[in-house]
Amino acid sequence: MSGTTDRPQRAADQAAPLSRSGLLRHAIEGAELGFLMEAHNGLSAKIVEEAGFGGIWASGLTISASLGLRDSNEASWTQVLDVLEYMSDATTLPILVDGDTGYGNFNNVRRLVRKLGERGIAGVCIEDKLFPKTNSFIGEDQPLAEIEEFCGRIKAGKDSQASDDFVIVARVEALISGRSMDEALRRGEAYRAAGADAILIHSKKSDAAEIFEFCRRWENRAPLIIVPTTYYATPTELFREAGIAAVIWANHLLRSSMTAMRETARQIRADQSLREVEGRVASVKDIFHLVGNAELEEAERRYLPETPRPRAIVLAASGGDLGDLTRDRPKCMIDVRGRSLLQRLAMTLGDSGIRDITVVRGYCKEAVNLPGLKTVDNDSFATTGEVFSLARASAAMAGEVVVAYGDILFRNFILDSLLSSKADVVIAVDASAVGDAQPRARDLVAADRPFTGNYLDDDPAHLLRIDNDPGSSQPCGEWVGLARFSATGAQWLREEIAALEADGLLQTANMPLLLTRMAARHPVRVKYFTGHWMNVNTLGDLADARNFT
Ligand code: SPV
Ligand code: MG
Repeated sequence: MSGTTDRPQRAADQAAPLSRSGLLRHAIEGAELGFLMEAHNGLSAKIVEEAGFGGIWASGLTISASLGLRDSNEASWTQVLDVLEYMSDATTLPILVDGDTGYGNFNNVRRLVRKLGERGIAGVCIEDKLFPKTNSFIGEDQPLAEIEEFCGRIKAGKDSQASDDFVIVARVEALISGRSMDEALRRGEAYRAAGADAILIHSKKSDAAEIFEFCRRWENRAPLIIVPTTYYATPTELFREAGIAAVIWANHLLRSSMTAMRETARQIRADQSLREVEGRVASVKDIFHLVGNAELEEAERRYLPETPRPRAIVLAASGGDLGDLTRDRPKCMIDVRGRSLLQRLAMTLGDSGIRDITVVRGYCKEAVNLPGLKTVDNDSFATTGEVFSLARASAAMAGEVVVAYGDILFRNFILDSLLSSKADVVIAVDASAVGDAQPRARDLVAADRPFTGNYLDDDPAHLLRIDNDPGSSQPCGEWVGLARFSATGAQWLREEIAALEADGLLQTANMPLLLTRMAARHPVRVKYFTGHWMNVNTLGDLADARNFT
């Protein structure tokens, strides 16, 4: 196993890729030093594969610990089998299972090997101790199995494997148990003769001297596997030179996750807040990515009856005035930590299932050219307003549609909440953006009910008007620049644009005017939020945006 996911091919049959057992066998019998990385559940198995390893060690210690149990056969073997099934399903890699002692005598090993084969497991390692086992790093002089009896377990396992390639590794615990090197070699030889495909020679010393002595005297009679947990400082090159077949990194994903989980738990407990940890932990999106949500979406497109998806219109025709930054591009194309505002907006829309996005361009329109986005142009952007831009995208105003300003960033839950609303028109309003402390708020919303923040208060609020007149009665919030229209709402939108045109206002009208007029004829639902969004009007906003993502 070369540490990459390259799949070796059978020499005799170039067309057929190797089975997982074949891959494990190739790793152990091939000329290259192989590496097996520990995993203890489906997620960690995926992380091993993602890292580029070619094989997995399903550790008894870490599977037990992740179940909150001791490495003393406290989990029954069928419970371990259940975990292995998740791991096997989660990855394409070959898995070498730590089968402890085989969970009993030869008879238990027979059944274990059959069941592992059925679950797509590539091989099993059994150790020459007695059931129930104790972890090798606990205590001294652990009792060992009689050599003949353990050979019977190996033979029974080999006679029970359904596939020729299934790998049985025999683990010699003699050095762990304080027995002599001669005994370790005698045991290794007996297990090889009984049919073991490889020998795992285990040591708990802090240097690899006894491992190298074993290797020398073993003289390559069968592949050797090692677990350098305690002699971790030994350079890997020395293992290569010693002719070792494979190295098992036995428990480091569980140990590293314990460190990370403790730190996160401690911080959240101390802070009573998620603020500090948010940027330091894997994102929820990362979870979706790792467990393959994209594949499910693809399958849904194949197998579910098609449901019309909402579209989006992004109003991005105006240039914005951010000095040099907007000299050759509109505001929506300014970089915010490696991605433009527009790209971030498109990603947020995409995360809520909106892929059909029409951007209305105007200022420096050539600079707005993101793949996958449709564009329409408002070439008279300098003398017209937002509704004129919106009207340019009338083709996208059939069925459910979201209208967003091109200079906003917002958290997904805001959009998801608009999308799940039963109302025909619903707008996102930030109730925390108004008041004396927030003099910069624009697009001030007057509604028939203010935001209360009361959990039990779920009576809907409706728009009365949006304007920028500070003299109007106490506003209920600031319009975020995000609105959703059902198919009926989109019809109202087209009608309102036509009415503005009839009134000679199409050139100059902005979105607040359109929504205010619409609210006079139809219910326009207000959804209150507090924060979790921003728009970029100034260099200060831009600095904030760079922290927002
Ligand atoms: C395991 O990972 O469970 C092992 C290796 O058996 S050790 O903990 O070193 O015994
Ligand atoms: Mg173990």
